[in-house]
Amino acid sequence: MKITAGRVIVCSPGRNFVTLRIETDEGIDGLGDATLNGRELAVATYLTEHIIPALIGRDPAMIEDIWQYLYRGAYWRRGPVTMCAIAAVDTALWDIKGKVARLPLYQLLGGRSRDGVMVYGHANGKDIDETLDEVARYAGLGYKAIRAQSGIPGLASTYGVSKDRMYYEPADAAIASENVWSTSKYLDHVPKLFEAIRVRFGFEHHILHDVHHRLTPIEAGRLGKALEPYRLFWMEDPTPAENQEGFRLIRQHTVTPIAVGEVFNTIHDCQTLITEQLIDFVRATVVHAGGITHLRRIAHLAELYHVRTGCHGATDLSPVCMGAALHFDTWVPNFGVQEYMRHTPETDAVFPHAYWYDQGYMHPGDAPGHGVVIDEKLAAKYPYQPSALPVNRLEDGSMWNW
Ligand code: GCO
Ligand code: MG
Repeated sequence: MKITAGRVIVCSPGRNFVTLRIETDEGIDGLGDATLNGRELAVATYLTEHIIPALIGRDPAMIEDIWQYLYRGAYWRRGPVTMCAIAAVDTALWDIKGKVARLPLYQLLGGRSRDGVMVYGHANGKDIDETLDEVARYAGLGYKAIRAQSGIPGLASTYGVSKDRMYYEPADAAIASENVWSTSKYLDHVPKLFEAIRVRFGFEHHILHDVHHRLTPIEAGRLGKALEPYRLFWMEDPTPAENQEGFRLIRQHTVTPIAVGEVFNTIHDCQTLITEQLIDFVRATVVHAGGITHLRRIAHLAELYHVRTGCHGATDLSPVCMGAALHFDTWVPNFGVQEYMRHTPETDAVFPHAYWYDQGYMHPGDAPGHGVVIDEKLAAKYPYQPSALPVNRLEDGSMWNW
């Protein structure tokens, strides 16, 4: 079998997605997600100009060799653009392998380790009361794990609070919109949110929270300590993780579990975090961390150190990534939880898929490969829309992390 063509499909059914389709001489094709929110066309160009020409004529069964060829062969290693492009190829090749074998991807990885993939949904509101009502809604939908975010008094907007509840889309302007951030206002408010959640709902649900990289390590230690009575499932991205050693400081002060890694693109981004047991969950996922082939390596390292997986699953990761991640989650021994932000009906129509949600769990389905396809005719009706993630400034105008 030989690869005969590769095509990049950029579409925007509610938000932008970049999808790679790899075709073969035997009529079997595979799909990979290549979406990098706000930097979509960089990955599309990388694929079209630098990768696809080098794939033609190769044996699609040689997934590992092609991965190594693209990673080592670029000379310029790592980085989100490169690793997204490699991930798209890798995912499409696993899809093809599954279709050739007529097996769902999780069977190729080693088979099912669980009956369903526990997912968490996003409850959010402009204040605590509204967030509580959203937690109730998610509990009513059967979710076992719920992430809670609320507006902060004195701040006009903050990460994680959406206008239309179910579908959160932060990349909402062609040129990045500017938000204002105050760490002290945030730190004063957040413990009140989690106290209110536990008072109203008790301890039955797993409750999660995303700090979205906004604290310093010592501030994160303080927050983790303040949240201990509410027993969070995790505190996510408490501080930016370029300095992995910084997490030692957080660990000295709190036993609140820590999840990090949605922006990681290789195992090297979390080597210290994992081997020193500075985190509890690693959030790398298929599209941003080099595909199934590389994510599997991260999970194996993590397993040695009691770190579990918690794959990123925001709406900017396409259904193709979600499908592949659910197969991965079904197999991976050290699974923790999977994020599940629902896609809009427009997105779901462009990407028909075999996976489904039921009572807090998701199931990848048994279609061969990852079970997600693209309706290209429909996709063509939704052309690319330039859109950027917001930026953040402190109240005095200094740039901060969004
Ligand atoms: C999450 C993430 C997202 C990111 C988004 C950026 O936990 O789901 O933090 O909401 O902000 O994926 O593109
Ligand atoms: Mg996050």
